[in-house]
Amino acid sequence: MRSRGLGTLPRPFLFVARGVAVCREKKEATLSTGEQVPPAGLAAWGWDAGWQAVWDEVPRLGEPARVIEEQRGLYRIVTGQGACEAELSGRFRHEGMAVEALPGVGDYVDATPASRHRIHGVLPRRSQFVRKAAGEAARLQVAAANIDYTFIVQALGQDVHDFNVRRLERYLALAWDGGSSPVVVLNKADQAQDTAARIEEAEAVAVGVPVWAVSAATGAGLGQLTPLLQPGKTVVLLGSSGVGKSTLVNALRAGGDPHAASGEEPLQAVGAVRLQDGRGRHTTTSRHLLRLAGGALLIDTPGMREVGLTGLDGGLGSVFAEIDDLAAGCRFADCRHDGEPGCAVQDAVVEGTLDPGRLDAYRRLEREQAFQARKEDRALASAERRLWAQRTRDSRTRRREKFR
Ligand SMILES: Nc1nc2c(ncn2[C@@H]2O[C@H](COP(=O)(O)OP(=O)(O)OP(=O)(O)O)[C@@H](O)[C@H]2O)c(=O)[nH]1
Ligand SMILES: [Mg+2]
Ligand SMILES: [Zn+2]
Repeated sequence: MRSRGLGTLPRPFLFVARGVAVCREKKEATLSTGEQVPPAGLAAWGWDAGWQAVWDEVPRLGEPARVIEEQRGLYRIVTGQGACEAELSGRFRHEGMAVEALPGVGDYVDATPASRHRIHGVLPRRSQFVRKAAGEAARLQVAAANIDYTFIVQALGQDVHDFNVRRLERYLALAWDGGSSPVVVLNKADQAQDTAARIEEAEAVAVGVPVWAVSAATGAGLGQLTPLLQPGKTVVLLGSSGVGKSTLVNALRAGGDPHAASGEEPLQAVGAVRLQDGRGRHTTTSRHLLRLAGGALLIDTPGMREVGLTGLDGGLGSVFAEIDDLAAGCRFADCRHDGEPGCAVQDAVVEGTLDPGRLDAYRRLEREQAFQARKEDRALASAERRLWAQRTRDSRTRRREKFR
């Protein structure tokens, strides 16, 4: 298996560092120098001593801020002074950056004030949830950045019965791969009859991961989630449309009581489910980070239709740990568990100790991931070629201007 963990992801600041060098020649005065104490306000949004230490090390132009909403290239950020709109500085576009290097909700960024704040750089992420966007070739999408927990929400309801262990495996792989801790939340338990059986099925594929059945509608079971909702911790809610992510967010904001009135901000819009086909209507249309009264941070996201694997693969081994363990007993080190002699994995299927559906899913995801990895490599290579061509053009223009 290829290993391309978080550590080898494009590091936005490497690009930004070049940008700053350019800027330094032009407008020295705008660069922040020396230690900058962030306004206490940002601490309420997860900023801590670790982030401060990173901030002190990187080249930067403005003040630290956190991205709390993103929609089609327009951002909402919070600085120490409060929330404001922001957009990317031109540098982001000129450098032809990969999508996953652009700011996502949850990112800490370097921003300067303007009529609309300008975002100049993204601090290297501690964790992220990145998936392959539905449809398009190698396009990746950052669902959330700097998250501690990923709540994978599936619904056990009669209106939306979205429980699916194969899909769960995909979410789990991406969560582990991006460095957050997954939690499985089975919502709409108030409508379910077979909750105990579903919990067991989920636990069988989510080994070592908490699986909690809840009802955002009645508040039942929400107490299980509250120990994770610590001040400064960030949680992202992911899942299909209509499973009740926004309803959960609202219930948690109301302290677990879905009927309690909530405080300052408007509640997340909640959609009606179309009864004929049991599907939600994508009520939530942008990713949105909000703060609970207790200080925990929640990211509500639009429903995902597809959970495409990325080329990163730290996650698959964690999700299919039992297959990896068995594979150690195969005769061939590069055994594909597909008819080779002395295959301990196939033996386990024959003996009935390994679910053949599990092995099938593992093989399928491994193929998908390898395919995606090759596409991403090609995309990266062509992005680099474009960047190089742009640089060459820029330097030619500069030379021409110089000799004019
Ligand atoms: N019975 C029941 N209904 C629920 C529960 N949670 C949410 N719902 C209903 O399910 C529907 C969809 O809920 P939303 O919170 O909008 O779902 P969502 O996951 O945010 O959907 P998108 O924003 O489209 O991704 C609404 O009609 C909710 O009232 C629950 O625990 N039990
Ligand atoms: Mg929603
Ligand atoms: Zn084998």
